[in-house]
Amino acid sequence: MLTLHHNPFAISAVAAIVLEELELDYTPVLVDFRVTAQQAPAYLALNPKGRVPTLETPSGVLTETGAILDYLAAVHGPHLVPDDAFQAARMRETMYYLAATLHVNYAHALRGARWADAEASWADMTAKAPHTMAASLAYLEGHLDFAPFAIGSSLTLADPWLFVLTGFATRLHIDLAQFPNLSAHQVLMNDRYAVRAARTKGMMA
Ligand SMILES: N[C@@H](CCC(=O)N[C@@H](CS)C(=O)NCC(=O)O)C(=O)O
Repeated sequence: MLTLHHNPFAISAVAAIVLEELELDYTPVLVDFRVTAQQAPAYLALNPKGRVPTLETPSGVLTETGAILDYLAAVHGPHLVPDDAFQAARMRETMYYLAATLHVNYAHALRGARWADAEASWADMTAKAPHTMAASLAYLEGHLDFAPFAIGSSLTLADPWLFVLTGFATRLHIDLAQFPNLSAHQVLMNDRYAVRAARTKGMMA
């Protein structure tokens, strides 16, 4: 049995899309940020980081989108990781960049209090975030395959992640029209059954 603790506006949508791609049964549990449910003692006992996603698996609890995706692929969907070692490493190169750079750029727009105490610093970070995020998107636009997926001709674990974070960029009023490859990737992913299912189930705003 799999239980995904999630919020529809959060990066947990990536894990939900992968669960849908693999047609797995899972129980969604909403972590309501409006009431700071991510800091409730029962949730912190599960995930001391106070973030989503958290996946409960038969083997134990996992946090971090990349670890959750790797686990789901290893147990249920090896086809979501390229067979070729170099291409698999390129997929993970992309995933690490999404987690450690693009998502962190985005978080500076909304969560400046993580990094600074003065409100003026938060405003500065909020103002800068669209620029750092657009620069990261420009890198991805020029370096991924888009053939038509991020890494080659088949969907890999990198695609739902790229899709969700590119969607976050529009919340910062970044015009995706300047990134034709990323725009086409958005269309491609939006059309997938798994993405529609995740939206229908309230896993993705
Ligand atoms: N590196 C983590 C990031 C998780 C993360 O930052 N999640 C955000 C939502 S996008 C969160 O739970 N924020 C709640 C908070 O900061 O209180 C991952 O990729 O899973």
